[in-house]
Amino acid sequence: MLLALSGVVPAHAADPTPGVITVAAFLYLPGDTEVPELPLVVEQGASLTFTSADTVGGFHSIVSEDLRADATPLFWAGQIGPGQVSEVNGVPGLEPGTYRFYCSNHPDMNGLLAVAPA
Ligand SMILES: [Cu+2]
Repeated sequence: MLLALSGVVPAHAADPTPGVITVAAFLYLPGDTEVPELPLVVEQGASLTFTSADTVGGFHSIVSEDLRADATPLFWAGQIGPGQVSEVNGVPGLEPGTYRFYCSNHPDMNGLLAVAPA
């Protein structure tokens, strides 16, 4: 039924552009705190996809430093290895602001996600 409708339902003009973050050589690109000239910015409500192009670092994840009241991360993704892709869960529900995150396998991998007002 959804397939039958897909041709006649236009995309909503206000849908925010999905973001993409890639990990390579132990760096989040964009968004790694070691590469501040490449910031990771998504519009409020946008989804974020995590991909891995890392051929040296094994598996990586994204875990927000901030937790919900139930002690689960505000957003998270992974573990993914080279060539794999995962949605970053929780990003579309974030309020505007900046959020730090890290890799649970490599705690020295740190990133910053900026959510811009829609
Ligand atoms: Cu990692």
